[in-house]
Amino acid sequence: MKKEILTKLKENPSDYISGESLSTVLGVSRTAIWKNINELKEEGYIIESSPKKGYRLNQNSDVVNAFEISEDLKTKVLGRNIAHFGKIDSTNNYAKKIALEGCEEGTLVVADFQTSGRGRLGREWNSSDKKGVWMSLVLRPDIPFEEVQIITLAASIAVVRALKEVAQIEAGIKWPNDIIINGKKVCGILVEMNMEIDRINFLVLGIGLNVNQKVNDFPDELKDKATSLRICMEETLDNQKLLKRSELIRAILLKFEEIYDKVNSGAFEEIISEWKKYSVTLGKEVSMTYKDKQCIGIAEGITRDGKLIVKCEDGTVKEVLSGEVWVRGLLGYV
Ligand code: BT5
Repeated sequence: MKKEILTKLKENPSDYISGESLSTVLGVSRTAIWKNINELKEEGYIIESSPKKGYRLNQNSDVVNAFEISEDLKTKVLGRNIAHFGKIDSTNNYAKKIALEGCEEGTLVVADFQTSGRGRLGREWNSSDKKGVWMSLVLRPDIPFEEVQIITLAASIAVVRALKEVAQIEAGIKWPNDIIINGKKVCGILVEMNMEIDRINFLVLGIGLNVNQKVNDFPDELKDKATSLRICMEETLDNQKLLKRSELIRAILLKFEEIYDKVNSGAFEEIISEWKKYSVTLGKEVSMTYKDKQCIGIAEGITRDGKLIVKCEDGTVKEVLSGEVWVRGLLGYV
């Protein structure tokens, strides 16, 4: 019933619909309409009600649920199956659990709030309530496990493309998994792999994108390092457009599906060449820890399977798979 009421409200974005006409069209009592409207409000929909005119859906509602994401979703596989939570420990944890139980490829797990959002190497990911997109996808790609890094690159490209399309924001990619705007991190990607001897059983691709935070919503230690789409739009005075998390999720799913098809068909060169266009790492001086040693060099390129090629000050060339690489002038490296 809630879906039917929502659909009716969405069909008439600027007009009020009376409780009476809703009850006639949907064949239920006015009390039932009123109860369902209250439930929708509890889910986060802003519904204006006027005793004389009826109900109207406020277009500023920013609600994430399976209904909102699926509306007008253009993907073939990704996000066709959705598990949404108001609150969960980590969407990656839940995605791993259902992947082990055999859920479909492309299943999307999304939450408004994560109590234990995770970054890499056990680091915390700040995931405050309804402020960002906290999502995980279950993938079963057709690639050898050594090439798994390409998924992080592909997902980064998808996020950059989605931000451009939905928010007209040009973001950059800091190797290996950060999306950066104005030198600050707006999005992080966490890929976790489950293997069987020599092949990938499944991957969980976790994406955390800051959307609605104001500077003071971040804890002190992140205030200088993190940003959100809202902060960026305020900085460019483009604060007219309200960003909706469901729209961003749909755009990320669609952009990622286009690139994921290329991953599965082995078109890695195409992916790498697009990634290079957005990279804020290549050509820059980087500082990194390699085999427990600190080393400074220039990030010269990236290998087919996503390793960073760094020419160090001592003349040696190193291929770095993961670990910390700091780009001068970015996120605290001076
Ligand atoms: C990442 O790790 O950047 C991967 C983040 C992945 C989060 C998603 S949300 C959905 C899914 N479910 C999960 O539990 N995780 C995934 P890493 O490169 O290790 O960066 C972590 C570091 O980023 C932290 O140590 C902080 O310095 C910083 N950080 C934490 N929260 C942040 C935020 N909201 N925005 C920007 N930076 C943040």
